[in-house]
Amino acid sequence: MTTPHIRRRVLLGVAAGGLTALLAACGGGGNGSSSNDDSTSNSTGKGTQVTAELSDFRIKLSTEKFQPGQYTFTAKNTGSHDHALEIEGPGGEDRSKTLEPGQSTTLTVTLKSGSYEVYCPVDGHKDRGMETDITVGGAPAPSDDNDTSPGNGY
Ligand SMILES: [Cu+2]
Repeated sequence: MTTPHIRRRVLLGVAAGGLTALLAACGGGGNGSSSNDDSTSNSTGKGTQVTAELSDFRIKLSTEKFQPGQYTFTAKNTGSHDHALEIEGPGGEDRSKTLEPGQSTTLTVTLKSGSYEVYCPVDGHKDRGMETDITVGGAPAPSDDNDTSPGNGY
């Protein structure tokens, strides 16, 4: 005799649980903003941080992917000669001070879409290999398409 009542209570409980789940899902969207903390911490400096290692005679950047915006390059002279970092392109030209071996400095630049030349302006170093080209914005590398191919569900 009491069984039908119990069943109704169970059904009500499930319905209430479903509402709670929906509300939780909405709240979860708000909590998702916590993942933005990563970008917030990035912007605590002046734009995106990039490391440029200046050695004899190469320039090694910590990233090769650039989007338009502000960047702070940390140039480190890991070689045994004086080096400096110069960035030249659509946004203009910026040059760090000349670094003695072991020294480092920062260079804040605002990059615009286009091709930039990153090189060492110290005599002859550019010709000896201290030069690299970067592309700001533009088309993603073909390998990125491979990364998204599993998402064929879209
Ligand atoms: Cu140099």
